[in-house]
Amino acid sequence: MSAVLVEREEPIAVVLLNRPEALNALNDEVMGELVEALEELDREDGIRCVVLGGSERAFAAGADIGQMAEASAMDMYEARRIDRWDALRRVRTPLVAAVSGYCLGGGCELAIACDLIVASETARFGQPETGLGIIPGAGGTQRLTRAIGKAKAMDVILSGRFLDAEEAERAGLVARVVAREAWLEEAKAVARAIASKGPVAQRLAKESVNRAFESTLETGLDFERKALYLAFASEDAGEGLKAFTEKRKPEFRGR
Ligand code: DAK
Repeated sequence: MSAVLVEREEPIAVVLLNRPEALNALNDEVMGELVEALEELDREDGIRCVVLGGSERAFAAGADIGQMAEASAMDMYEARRIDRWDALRRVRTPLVAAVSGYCLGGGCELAIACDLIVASETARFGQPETGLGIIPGAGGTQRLTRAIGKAKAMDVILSGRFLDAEEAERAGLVARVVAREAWLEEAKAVARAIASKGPVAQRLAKESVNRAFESTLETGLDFERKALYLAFASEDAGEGLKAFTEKRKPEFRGR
């Protein structure tokens, strides 16, 4: 059985972590299949947004603790596990995390690495790594802090406290909280809305927003301006602007 399930519902795709017996703990198999699936979808013209989810009980309860318990520091280093996380950063297609239930440790880092999080009211976010004697290692101390600020990030990381969906939304970690039974459908609706816009513009906008976290304001504004000129040069921009003046729906080709 695959550790990751992929369904294409063009123009979106749904990727579900499929290791329910271990609450979708991210072992090498899950991470390998996940990155492979996302890279493949990223190359497909017909896919314009991807939903990444788990099960109702757990998005993912973290990296696989059993696997980590057996690994030495050199094993971790040699296995180049971090390369897989870097590969996620290179995915250009917008990624919507659909989070229901536990979203912990590496699972929380995976959700944050997506572009936005749609959370069920059952979602629980946490970084309990220090309770295991380690620290978040896939961006948790950096991306979580940028997302929710130092005070809350310190609380979550040092005390191990979980944030429920409402608090995570108030803190700025979650974009929308939805009813427990609708977590996946609502995330798909968000993905379809994203997929209906100009694909070139969406990718440039995603890259541009991410720059806000990685550069000074001046560098970010400069990047945004150049990305806008690039968007202007796309066929999609010609189509989108013309369609508005002709009072019809645009037909974007992602060119
Ligand atoms: N790993 C492996 N198995 C896990 C797991 C995990 N993270 N979380 C749960 N499971 C397994 C349990 O062992 C149990 O398996 P069986 O005993 O049935 O065989 C099954 O899933 C159901 O879990 P529970 O019986 O514990 O269920 P409960 O409802 O009682 O509790 C829980 C749910 C989520 C509160 C509990 O399972 C729990 O505390 N889980 C561990 C949460 C945690 O500490 N997560 C952080 C892991 S450290 C790196 C990148 C990232 C990371 C590391 C390196 N590099 C790039 C190098 C990230 C590190 C982490 O995420």
